[in-house]
Amino acid sequence: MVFSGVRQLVVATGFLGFGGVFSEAMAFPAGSPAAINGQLSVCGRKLCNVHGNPIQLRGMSTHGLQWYKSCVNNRSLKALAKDWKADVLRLSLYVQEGGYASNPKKFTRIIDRLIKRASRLGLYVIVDWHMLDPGDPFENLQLAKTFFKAIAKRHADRTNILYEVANEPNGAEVTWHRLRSYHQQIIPVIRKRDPDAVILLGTRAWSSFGVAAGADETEIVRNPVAAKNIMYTFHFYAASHGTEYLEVLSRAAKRIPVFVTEFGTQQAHGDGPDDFVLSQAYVALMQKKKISWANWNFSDDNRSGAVCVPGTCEQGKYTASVNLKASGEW
Ligand code: IDC
Repeated sequence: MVFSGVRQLVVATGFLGFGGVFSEAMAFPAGSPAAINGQLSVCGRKLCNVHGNPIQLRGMSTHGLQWYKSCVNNRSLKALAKDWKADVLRLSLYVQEGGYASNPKKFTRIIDRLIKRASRLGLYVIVDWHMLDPGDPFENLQLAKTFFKAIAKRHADRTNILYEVANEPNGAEVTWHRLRSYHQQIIPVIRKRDPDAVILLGTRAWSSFGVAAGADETEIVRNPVAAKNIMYTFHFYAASHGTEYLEVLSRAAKRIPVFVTEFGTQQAHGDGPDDFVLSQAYVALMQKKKISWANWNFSDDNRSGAVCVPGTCEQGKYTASVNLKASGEW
């Protein structure tokens, strides 16, 4: 606490020197995750706080912001931070399907605004470049560079931002070799503006460490990305991905830094019946190994993976008795 207080003072002084404007980084409420843990880094295979202690972040991913931005309002975020006691919010910025590519300026503004909104509550924020179809991240490379330049420049002073540079790469032509070369191109774009932020790297075959394509984490272990403060992402859907994925996650966490930026209690298409028994086994493993996670998803979409009942986001109370589905209550 003392340490992060000192850091904030330094930030504030710097800003005052430039004309008396206080940095919003000052605004983390006392006792909030970002106030307590400050700038994160990767220490060994763990995520560590500003004091060098391994920590686990837990929270929610939004659904596509082009569809469900209204679910990320002041009331819902307050409930997420205070009642649900989340540490982290993942902002899911689709590139296609009516997302960023359709109007870069508009979506940059949206992300900007939501970063500020979540920061005021002291949440960590994952800025998720939600590429999905096409599955080759190089198809969106120029857009990704433009986007991350803008965001990293504007938010470099914040200590609560993590960047996720490729949601779910997929397709036979997207080898780990190819994906790794994308990461090595996009990381410096962010680092040049925000040198110390943790960057989360998508893995092959829908961020499954290649498991969904018959490979596993050894392809990453053999040929890791050459950069500091990076983690590899792993996604699973409990009702589709059984103990095979669980075992891979357990084994991989001993060898590489892992962040589960997306998981669902239901099937891989984000719908269908939930498997809470297996989900609980994953959560226990992640707790034991301090693997941070974000659950899919914080919206009122009709599918079972969305935690809220359709049509309740804007007026909702975000409590089980009022508007949560089974996955939300869980
Ligand atoms: C799904 C949404 C659905 C949308 C589809 C395509 O639920 O409304 O039509 O994407 O964009 C992922 C993806 C995430 C998926 C989610 C559930 O990262 O975008 O959302 N999922 O299918 N990977 C595995 C599951």
